[in-house]
Amino acid sequence: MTHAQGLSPQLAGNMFDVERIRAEFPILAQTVNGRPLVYLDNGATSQKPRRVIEAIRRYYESDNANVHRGLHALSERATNAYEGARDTVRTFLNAADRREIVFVRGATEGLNLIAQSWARPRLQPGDEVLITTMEHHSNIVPWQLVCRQTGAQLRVAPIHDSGELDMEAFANLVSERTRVVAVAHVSNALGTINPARQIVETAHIAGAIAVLDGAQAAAHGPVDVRALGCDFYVLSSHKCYGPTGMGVLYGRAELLEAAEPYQGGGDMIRTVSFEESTWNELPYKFEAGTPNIAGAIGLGAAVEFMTELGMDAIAAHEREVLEYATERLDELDGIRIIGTAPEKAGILSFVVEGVHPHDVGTIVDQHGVAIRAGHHCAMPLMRRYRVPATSRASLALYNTRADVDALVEGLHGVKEIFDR
Ligand code: 7TS
Repeated sequence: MTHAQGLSPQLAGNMFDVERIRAEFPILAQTVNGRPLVYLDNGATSQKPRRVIEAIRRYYESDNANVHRGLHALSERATNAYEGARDTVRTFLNAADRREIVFVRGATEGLNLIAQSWARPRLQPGDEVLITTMEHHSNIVPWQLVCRQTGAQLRVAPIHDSGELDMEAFANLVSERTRVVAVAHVSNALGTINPARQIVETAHIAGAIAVLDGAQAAAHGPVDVRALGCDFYVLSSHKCYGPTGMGVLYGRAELLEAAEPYQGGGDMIRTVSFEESTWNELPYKFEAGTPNIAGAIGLGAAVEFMTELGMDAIAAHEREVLEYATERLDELDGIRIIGTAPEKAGILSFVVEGVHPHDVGTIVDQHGVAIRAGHHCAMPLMRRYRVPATSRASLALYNTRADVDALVEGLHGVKEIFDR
């Protein structure tokens, strides 16, 4: 199959025409505070292309029914669409088997599931879980909870000032006591792309499992779980141009088979009696209750959208805009970029001297520019840099150099107000 097959008419013939791609996102064609909207908060959530919105609308207008149950036509269509999305995601992540793709509520639920279903029955006092300083709270707190439940210890690998993981210290912290290594593929607050393969190999040599938090990675470059060699990988649909309330947990079949169910309820069982119940096969063992059917269908459409554009092309485009943004911010006086690793995804965290990040966010919003300001659910990382918060511009495939120019204009506005 050639790459161009199956392209929507809007995308066919021009693989990375940003203006055409932007036209697929209805929300971008609006003004905010009298200025064209410039959306640079994609780390928090990305906008949705028309085809994702349409896929969800179509499902509710013509196919809505519960899945895996009815013998009627609508239920069959709903089941096919839901399971079709699983196949689409399997291909996207290059998982070996569709049974390894579990639909969850988001990256957060995926990480909690691993901690409770795989780790909790296995961890013992003396065991260790290793994370890093740059983790999102979603990849800290589930491990703290399971450590408290089991008596295991949480260990934290440090980072360099650039925002790179200190690989020497990391390797030294991995020992025969380490049972789980859980690391962000890409940091949400620094943009650092971690050396995931090396991290996985180091974990495996010690006999630990390797968990990758792909929440900030999956929409921004190719992810191949088999090439990475990881045991678990999680992502959030809403950061990948899909709907909220939806996510993916990839787990190697062998580990998922051995893990306990996460929640009990309908669909996850094979047989139930008051004395004992037995579990359904993978992945249904982990999908208790009526799932987010529309969410899966929307995610499937989003994954097809990204795949058609090409994950390498998306990564190259965002890299180009990031380089431009880094140069433009470097030109401004009194701005310090937090996170300067050589391998970075499209995330630009910064502090403006003498101005609280929330004021930066509010003032650039007056210029129609949406960024995030805060601790980015990474409070220990903020402490590491001795800042209470940062301002953060985070890129998606529809962002342009013009968006960066608008941000820079907004930052000039900040300086005008505060230099008075
Ligand atoms: N892991 C990372 C690295 C994240 O960036 C996030 C969300 C999560 C996990 C949790 O994802 P969820 O979809 O389950 O909430 N990060 C952000 C952010 O940077 N700004 O808002 C949410």
